Amino acid sequence: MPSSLCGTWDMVSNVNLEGYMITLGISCYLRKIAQKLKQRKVIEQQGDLYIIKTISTFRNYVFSFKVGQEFEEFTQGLDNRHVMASEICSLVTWEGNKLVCQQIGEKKNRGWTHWIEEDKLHLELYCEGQVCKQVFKKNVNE
Ligand code: ECB
Repeated sequence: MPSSLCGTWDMVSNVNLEGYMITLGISCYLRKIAQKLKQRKVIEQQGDLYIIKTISTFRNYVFSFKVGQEFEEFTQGLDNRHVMASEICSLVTWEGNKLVCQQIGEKKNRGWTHWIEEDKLHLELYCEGQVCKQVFKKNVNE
């Protein structure tokens, strides 16, 4: 992972989280709470282990992985589903300068893509045709 993805990033925009959450079957009550959150991403690298922490006042979600290695993910506190690698190798991969994760499971065409553009951290979360687009600004004080 280029060190440019590492650091603390604060959300500046969040488009169509609603559509993404509906495809995941999140309740109206939780969607209302989630919509109001200003999420923070803390991205760390320890050797070949990468850790992406999604932090909020309501709930945190931590996902760690090695690029090019199979993993099983349990989206605890999100939609509580198991997603996993279906291929022998890499499910989190680099496609050019984009870090791409495929989340294989009950939901079709699910995953996310992270990249840096104009000093901002971009994220697309997608599931079954819905795309949530989030942008984060680097927090240089953390
Ligand atoms: C952890 C902050 C959001 C907590 C919202 C709580 C309940 C709503 C349930 C599900 C909403 C689905 C997703 C919320 C949006 C983003 C959370 C992290 C998504 C993710 O997979 O991040 C990836 C890429 O940065 C790393 O795990």
